[in-house]
Amino acid sequence: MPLARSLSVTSLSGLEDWDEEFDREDAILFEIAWEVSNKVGGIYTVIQTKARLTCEEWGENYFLVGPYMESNVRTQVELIEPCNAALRRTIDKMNSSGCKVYFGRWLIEGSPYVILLDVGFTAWSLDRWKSELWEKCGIGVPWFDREANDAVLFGFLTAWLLGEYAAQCDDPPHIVAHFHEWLSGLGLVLCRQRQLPIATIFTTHATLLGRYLCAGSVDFYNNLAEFNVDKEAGDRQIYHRYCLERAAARCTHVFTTVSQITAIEAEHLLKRKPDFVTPNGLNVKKFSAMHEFQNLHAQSKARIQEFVRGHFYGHLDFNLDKTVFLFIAGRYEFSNKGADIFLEALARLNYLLRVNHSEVTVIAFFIMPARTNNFNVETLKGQAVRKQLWDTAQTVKERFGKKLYESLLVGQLPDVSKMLDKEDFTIMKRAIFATQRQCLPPVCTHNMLEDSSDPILNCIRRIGLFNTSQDRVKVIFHPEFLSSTSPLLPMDYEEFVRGCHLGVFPSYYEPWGYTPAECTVMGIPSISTNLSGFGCFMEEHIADPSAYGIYILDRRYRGVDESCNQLTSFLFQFCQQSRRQRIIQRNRTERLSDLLDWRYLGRYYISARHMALAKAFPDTFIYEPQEPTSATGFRYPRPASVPPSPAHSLHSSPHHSEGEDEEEQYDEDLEAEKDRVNIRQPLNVPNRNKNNAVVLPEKN
Ligand code: G6P
Ligand code: 1S3
Repeated sequence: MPLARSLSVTSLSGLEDWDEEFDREDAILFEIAWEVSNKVGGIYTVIQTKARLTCEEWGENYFLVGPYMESNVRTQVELIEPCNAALRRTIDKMNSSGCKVYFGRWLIEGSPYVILLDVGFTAWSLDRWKSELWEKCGIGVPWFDREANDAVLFGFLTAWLLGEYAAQCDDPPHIVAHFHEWLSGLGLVLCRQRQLPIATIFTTHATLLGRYLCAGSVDFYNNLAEFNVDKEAGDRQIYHRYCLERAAARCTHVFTTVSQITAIEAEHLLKRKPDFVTPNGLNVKKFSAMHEFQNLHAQSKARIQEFVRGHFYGHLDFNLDKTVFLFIAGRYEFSNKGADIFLEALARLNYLLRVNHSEVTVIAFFIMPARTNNFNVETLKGQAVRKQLWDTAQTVKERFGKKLYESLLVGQLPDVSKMLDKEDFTIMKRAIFATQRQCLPPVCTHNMLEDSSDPILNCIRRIGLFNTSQDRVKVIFHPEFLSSTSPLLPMDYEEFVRGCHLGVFPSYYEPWGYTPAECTVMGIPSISTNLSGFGCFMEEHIADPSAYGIYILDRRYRGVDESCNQLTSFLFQFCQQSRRQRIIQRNRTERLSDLLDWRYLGRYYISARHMALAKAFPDTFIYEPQEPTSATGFRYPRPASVPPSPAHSLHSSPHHSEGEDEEEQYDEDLEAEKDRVNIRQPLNVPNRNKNNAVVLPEKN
């Protein structure tokens, strides 16, 4: 009988392997999400980055199930014939009964199989299925909620697919179906209501009510236990969605969520404590040369600087070499994602830099998609002017070079004062005149459809950060996701992040938060909060996070104004770092990437599947939870190069005297690299000394 042990929810200790008799041939994994090959938000990233590892584990027995969207399929999916006979029969049967089901390979790492369900094609069944949902589950879905209607269609189609597949198999395998988020949850509810022989897992990546409550002016975390959940959902007109979500969480064999903080939220709002926390990982790429990511930073930063040269034409009165690039990016939820306190902190930082006569300039980018009417003229003009100046410089350079060449040909050293003639000066003056500008560099790159009510723009108007010459902090709001084909800032998101100095994500509501995790694996420091899953995870597993460039803002035990002051002080401290200090800090940040790798974090998913199989098929599988001990939980030690004395430890960012050679820093860091904690090794519960400090294993 296959036997597995579990992890405790927060432990990063090792997971026992299944006994050898566990036969994967005999088990099938379906993973179902609305964001399979359909990018909406973070769940897409979870599934897409995890695919390679899950494919390695499950091979031909792994299937992703998502909605069919023609534009996505055209660019991301290769449609093929079903890969086995039972699946072919299942799909044929459904297609001959009025559905459109597609089979293919998703063209991402791991090339997983995808089954795509065309919900629009079966819309004719909506009323019938809604009646069934009401009769069997007592959940009524109003006609006007398009997203919920899609959830109903997707749910019924998924349950049909899974039930049909189980019926079509001659020798039924052990099926695990893993559903993500409320939009796919109805499929799970129907599997359970129809008593299909399927082990189910439901992962919530955020609760509906949590998101809605936080976006209002509610003291969410101090009142979690007090909310009258039905009333709150009803007041916000999401009662039916809430019922779908809660039903899935309650019916499933195994319930998981992405962080401890969301686990507590789910316990109060969905009334079930998650069985596991399954933290989100990333597909970490390792470079063969250790400092390759530093070179990439320099290359990408140069491209951002080019954009800035154009954007600030006529007002380039600051030193780009002493300019720090900050950014915030993500779903446009003004207060949930902390854009409100970021702006406020920028205003305070602007004041501090001015009164301290700092030479540093800060440019803060806001990359949050909003409704727009394309780029604005002034922004496009900036890049055109920059290009024109570049062309002018090239023309003059060529003319200069030609004269130089001719002079050398006749054996004379050139008379430098005559190398530029009147025409050259005319060309250059004309180009300089073109850089005159009657307005300030725009704070927004696009024409906003809701300009007068946009929260970021209104906040900028209130705090007066208008990109004037006196401002040490400049703001650029780019209300569209980045793309390498943009005429304005032709960079994809990854390149952009690499080129920045610090990601700032002071979220109030953030179940996990991929943005700071992505920064970390690229070696870019970030600010997150102790209300975000990522922030709490890092706080739990790193002894001194800020030494590694992981700044965690306290939004839990402090008021907004106090948090804002703390954020301002993080930013001000960061601006005072020298280039060399930033280089060392980036090296340290990048060292944490192993902690966020799916190769490591994927074990929680494995554990959840084992538990689900054992609950659904108790005669075949046994699941033995590992006894939690007081010492569970692994912690990265503080970096070897941080002085241990308390006086120094207050400043956990790296401190070295100015003027040292950069190369030395690399040496220092190579030394520290030897202490890199290899978390890929099976980790047992770490030993602790009598002061409860982790005792690292002996180095080989
Ligand atoms: C990387 C490059 C260095 C460059 C530095 C700039 O480390 O390898 O050549 O000087 O980035 O760092 P900064 O923090 O000033 O962008
Ligand atoms: C959610 O997406 P969001 O940005 O709406 O799921 C993500 C993936 O689990 C998570 O990282 C994020 O915090 C949630 O909020």
